[in-house]
Amino acid sequence: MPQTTPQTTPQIQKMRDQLALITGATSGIGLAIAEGLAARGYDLIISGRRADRLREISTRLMSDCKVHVSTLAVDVNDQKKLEHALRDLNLENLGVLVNSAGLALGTDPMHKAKFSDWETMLDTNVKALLHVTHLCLPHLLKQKAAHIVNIGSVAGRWTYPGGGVYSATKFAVRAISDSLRLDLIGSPVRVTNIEPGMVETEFSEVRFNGDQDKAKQVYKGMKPLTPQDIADTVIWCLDRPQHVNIQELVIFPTDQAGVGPYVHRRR
Ligand code: NDP
Ligand code: 8X3
Repeated sequence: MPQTTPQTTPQIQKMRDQLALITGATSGIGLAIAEGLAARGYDLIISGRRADRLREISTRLMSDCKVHVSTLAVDVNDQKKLEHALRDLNLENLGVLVNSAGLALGTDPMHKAKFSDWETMLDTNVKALLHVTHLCLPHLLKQKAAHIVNIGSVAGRWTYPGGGVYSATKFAVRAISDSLRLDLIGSPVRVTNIEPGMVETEFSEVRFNGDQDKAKQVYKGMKPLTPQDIADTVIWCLDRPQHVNIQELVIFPTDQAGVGPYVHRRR
């Protein structure tokens, strides 16, 4: 078979000069997006709390993809530290922001859930997403073309028992995405809200406080989405020409028809 060189559209070529900041890049969906963007030539800022993982990922991507990768080891809920850390980075070419940092905690009904878990979800999934976005917007607005991609969820469209406050945070992500799009009309910044169903990552392990057996049960007998599935979709959205904005996308595994019990299991 003759080797073929992949065709590169002018849009893709242009975006390659840009820098992408990805929160939640130490694991799961954010990590797959970081890998996908590095493979396409984007320089990156990758963020998360686990500094050791960030170091390993940046070393690997710089070596494999010949791009520059800076690390931002910070808890996105630490407002002062986040502001200082971002101020120390060169954001002059920041053209892509992917807000993937987020979590669910527990599946207890609302009358039994821990209030502190609600606070953590609201702080991380909503307030921190807003804070990162607010800090990045002045830089994004200076570009010829820029893009904010929020990782929402199907839980941002439909609630399910035990998913109450997690759902509320993702409904907020949807509202924030819609509002940004309205306020930024006429600017170079596109806004996309990606709303996945079940993706096998560390998400369920975090949700069940490190209980790996319980986390595995979530995906038992069904085929969940992979982080790569979501990364491919995000990259497809970024690669659309600048006059095309994919506003939102709901992506379920074929084995999941809705939130809650609507999952087909083979055993
Ligand atoms: P993972 O647990 O694998 O990844 C979560 C990422 O968020 C990690 O990189 C983690 O980094 C980061 N993060 C969490 N809290 C903080 C914090 N306080 N400060 C900084 N970084 C933080 O889960 P996913 O990849 O699945 O989740 C990514 C996003 O996708 C989330 O917003 C989630 O709600 C959403 N989502 C997930 C679905 C799924 O089924 N998996 C489906 C739909 C949406 P670190 O621990 O190093 O700080
Ligand atoms: C997570 C997707 O279906 O587990 O955002 O709530 S689901």
